Amino acid sequence: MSLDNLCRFVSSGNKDESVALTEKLIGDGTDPMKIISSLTDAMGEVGERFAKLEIFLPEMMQAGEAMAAAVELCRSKMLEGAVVENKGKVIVGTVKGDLHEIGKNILKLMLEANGFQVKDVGYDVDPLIFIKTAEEMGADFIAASSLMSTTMPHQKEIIDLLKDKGLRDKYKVVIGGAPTTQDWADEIGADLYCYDAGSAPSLMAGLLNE
Ligand code: B12
Repeated sequence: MSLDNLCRFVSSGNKDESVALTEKLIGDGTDPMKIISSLTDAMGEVGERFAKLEIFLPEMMQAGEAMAAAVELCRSKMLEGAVVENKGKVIVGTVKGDLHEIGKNILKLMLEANGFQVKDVGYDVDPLIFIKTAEEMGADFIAASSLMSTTMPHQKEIIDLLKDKGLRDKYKVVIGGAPTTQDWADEIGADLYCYDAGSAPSLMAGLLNE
């Protein structure tokens, strides 16, 4: 039994087998980060098969559910004994019109495991809610995830609204999600782009210490 098998179970939407094998892999000492990274690649392939019409929405949904269940187990393991520090306060959410939350949840996990305080505003989140919640929390960062080319403009909307309200310098805006790029981050004036959630904690800590 291996990570390859787990990727196959998740890709085919087999949640029960995915959960059982994730538990076994974690029990055998496999690094939960390695599990998440392999499953992220597997989901990319699921997306490609969806785009090629080899699978349809129900199958993509089942794969998403199997991945979410596996990530939840990794989460419990990774947060075991995690120390609450205050490396920074972060609002995380997925932008308006976008229901993809797995990547955002992994980002939250990485940040919590690395001593950040995180407030998760969920998915399909209006730009104003990101800002209102950041104000309430006294956040350092607003981290916005987008998984679709059609919803990426809402990352820009958060930044534009911050400017309109005279709050742009108060928060570091971090963006990510599969279709986003450094070029997009530069174009919209984001403070940071991260290709993956694993790199976010150190890059964000670096930004605060600048
Ligand atoms: C699973 C999935 C779904 C699930 C989501 C379940 C859930 N609870 O999240 C469901 C079935 C609901 C779904 C629905 C749809 N989906 Co979909 N989905 C996917 C799929 C296969 C995987 C996404 C995923 O979870 N990946 C795994 C995670 C871990 O990766 P990730 O999100 O990229 O996150 C990593 C990094 O990017 C980073 N990260 C992510 N966000 C952030 C944010 C910050 C700040 C930082 C620092 C880092 C960071 O950290 C993560 C770990 O490293 C993708 C394919 C793909 N290539 O992404 C398509 C995909 C995103 N979906 C797509 C589409 C078209 C749809 C639908 C429109 C389909 C339909 N006909 O209804 C709907 C849209 C619903 C909506 N309004 O949002 C397209 C989008 C195309 C586009 N326009 O850009 C994709 C690319 C598939 C494809 N190739 O066509 N989907």
